[in-house]
Amino acid sequence: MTQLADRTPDTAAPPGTELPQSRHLATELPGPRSRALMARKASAVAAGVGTTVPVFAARAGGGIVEDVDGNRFIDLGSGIAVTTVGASHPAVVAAVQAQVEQFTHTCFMVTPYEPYVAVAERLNALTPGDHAKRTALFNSGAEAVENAVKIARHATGRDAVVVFDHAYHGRTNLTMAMTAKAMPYKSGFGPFAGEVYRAPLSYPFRDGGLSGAEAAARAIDVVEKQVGADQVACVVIEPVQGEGGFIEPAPGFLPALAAWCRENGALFVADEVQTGVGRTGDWFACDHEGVVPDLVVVAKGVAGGMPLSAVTGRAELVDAVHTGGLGGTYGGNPVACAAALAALEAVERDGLLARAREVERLVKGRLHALAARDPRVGDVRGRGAMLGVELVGEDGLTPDPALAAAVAGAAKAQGVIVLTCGTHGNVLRFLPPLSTSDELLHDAFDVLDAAFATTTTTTAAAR
Ligand code: PLZ
Repeated sequence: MTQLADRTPDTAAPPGTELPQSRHLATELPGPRSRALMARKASAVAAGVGTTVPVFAARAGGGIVEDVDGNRFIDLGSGIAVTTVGASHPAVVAAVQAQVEQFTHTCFMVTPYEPYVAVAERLNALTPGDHAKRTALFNSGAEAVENAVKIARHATGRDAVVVFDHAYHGRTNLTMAMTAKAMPYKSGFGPFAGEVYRAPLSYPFRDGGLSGAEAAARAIDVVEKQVGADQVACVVIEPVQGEGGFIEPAPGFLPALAAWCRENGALFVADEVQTGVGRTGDWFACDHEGVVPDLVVVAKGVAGGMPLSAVTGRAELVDAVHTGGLGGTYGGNPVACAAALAALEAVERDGLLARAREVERLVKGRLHALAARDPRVGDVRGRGAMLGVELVGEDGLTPDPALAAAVAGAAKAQGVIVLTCGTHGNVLRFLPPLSTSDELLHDAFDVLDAAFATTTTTTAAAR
């Protein structure tokens, strides 16, 4: 039987102590406490739930994650783009504590509470466009994507959902259908929801230099021929693709798709789950080209690490749904809403949009320098604090996932958390919390430079 004491990790420093903002390796990795917890995980937790870095977290904040053995990692992942304001922002912590003392839950559909309404008001104001908007809150990104599709189908009376190559929208049945990549997300989990159609994306590194307008015309042609313009309820797109490889479409692609939607009575739905709330240096990635979606899906960074998601959109479309048609027991939980209000305020007060742009300048400087001396770095891309490099073989194009895994592994071994992504698994992505100092970023990219210099492993096909 597990003893109660086992549940409180014995950290190197007592809780509440300022977490040092420096990389530090106190033990071999993983250390003894993490190894013991990993063994418990293996015998208690579903094997399907994987682990990227095999150490157990004890504390996190600023730009650092500290494990139960006292090792401190520079966090270039933000828990997959969630802790944009930091993993323990003081204002978020205080807001959560204050709300928890009042009540943890009543269910907004039973007895509503003010923080939910306040989050809706904030998102209505912050999302692109100054038209009248309404918001509904949910728990996860996938749940919000599902609800965006429900609203789009209800508002249009149509069925078809258009998504793109390399898309990621979640792991529920409908969002698995919308996600492109089979392994690990879909294999063995079908049959999937119907009426989901996939169109080609704008992928400047791999589509032979198609302009945004040309790539949009190519996608629209597929939709018109294979789906039918008058069947489309919505076009759902990540304005910068996340899991699919940090792919920024060519300028003009998103505006052309949005215009086509307007002309054809389909809704343009921006999945800003990964890109939203300051991550790309604007409040929303759609702001970059002035694209105004009909519905915006928000999650991850919105609540400082608490689970919360939202669909925000044109009032007349969202309100087309009958009363009782949207909801869920926990959607817009009061503690998560309190955290969101504090996190959204922190983005403004801490100047985090500007900080994301500074991070872009610093990190892109480092990545372009790396690419100039290492031809295996085929492409440097992304915006704000959502940046990536695509790694390729000698021909400059063949994906090299083994190199990405080896470099990420070497960085982790030196105390830098680096995530990979991409349909081919050959993209290293960098998503630091915006509370990370320049000093930590430089230290992390020094480690990465060394990892590239010492890694010779490549995928056979890329040789
Ligand atoms: N839409 C654009 O990036 C989540 C997934 C990690 P949930 N991305 C991280 C994993 O392996 O499960 C994501 C996203 C975009 C939707 C989602 C789904 O958000 O909160 O994970 O459901």
